[in-house]
Amino acid sequence: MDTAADITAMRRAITLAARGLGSTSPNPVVGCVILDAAGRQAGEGFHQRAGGPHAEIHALRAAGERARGGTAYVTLEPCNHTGRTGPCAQALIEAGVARVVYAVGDPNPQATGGADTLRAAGVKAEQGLLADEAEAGNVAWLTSVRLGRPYVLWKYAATLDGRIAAADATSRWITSPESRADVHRLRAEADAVVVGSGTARADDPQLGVRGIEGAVQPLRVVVDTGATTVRPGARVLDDTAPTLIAVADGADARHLPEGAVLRLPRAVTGPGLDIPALLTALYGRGIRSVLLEGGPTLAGTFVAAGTVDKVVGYLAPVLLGAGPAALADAGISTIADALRLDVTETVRIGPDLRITAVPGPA
Ligand code: AOF
Ligand code: ZN
Repeated sequence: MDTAADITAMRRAITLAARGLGSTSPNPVVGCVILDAAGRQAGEGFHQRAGGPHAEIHALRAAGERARGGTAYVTLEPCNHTGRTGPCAQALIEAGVARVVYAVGDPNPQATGGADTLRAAGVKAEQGLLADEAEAGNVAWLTSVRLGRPYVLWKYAATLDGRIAAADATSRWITSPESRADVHRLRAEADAVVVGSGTARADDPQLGVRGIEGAVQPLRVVVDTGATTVRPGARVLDDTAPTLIAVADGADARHLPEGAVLRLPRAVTGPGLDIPALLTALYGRGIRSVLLEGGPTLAGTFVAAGTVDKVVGYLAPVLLGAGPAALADAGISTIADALRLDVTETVRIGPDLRITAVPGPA
């Protein structure tokens, strides 16, 4: 039976885990709270960066001897493997913890099995407390490990009538400074920011995180299928963060820095690159979450490939009546095939509205 103290401790662990968002990749965000045998807080910690100690180790160090006979609350099943660090299940056993409550099982085949190891050593191990909240807090990592590709968040900014530019292509600035600052928070939480060649050509974007202290700069990815858009001197090639230019096999990319070129097959049907192949290649480079920032053509190919996990739309109270839509052809030609979403959040951001939605159950 979970008590009020159990719930409070797990909720604290989930809050702690969120502090790692944006800096733990390719590892998960994890938080841990340890209560002593009398139920008093003895230690807490969270995973800060890949290669560093896991959340449980930080919490065990803080608790010291007070962990003996106590309970550890962890947002993810303690690991069972020796990877960059030692197995947390073993560390919890050696510290004499009597009970381990974890929210979500570990889908990583290399690390799973911690609960069985704990039980074999006589430690009570219970799964599922606040599982939905813990899952939501770690959704990018959990989804990506389950699917073997990065979690994809598509973000767009548009007028209330869904346009991202006027008929003459002018677009600065449709949404407010507050919304634009909010986008930097999304970038800071993503491992990679992806744009298409149209956006690269129109905006010459730098794609870095600005205005957020301590933020890890995401990998910048431009999908430039024919290698005809990104030229030496483009802002996306500056030295503030790594960059990949994804081009088709066989494209002439000699003008680009060799290390920045990612060669991929073309899409099996339609124009552009094979999006699943792009995502698999990024996953192989440790990317667990992608912020897809446009433009409409690239977003359409991601939607067509079924690889958009979350949509965040910033809608400005502005009407244009003409101009390109936020999303171009996604291979949907009849209403029965529409991609239907569930709205999970609506928030006012300055004068704008931010709507978050996820694909509904198929
Ligand atoms: C973390 N932090 O707090 C927990 C993790 O590469 P390693 O050795 O650090 O192992 C990473 C795996 O360990 C990770 O993919 C996950 O399955 C498990 N648990 N990882 O980075 C933590 N508890
Ligand atoms: Zn661990």
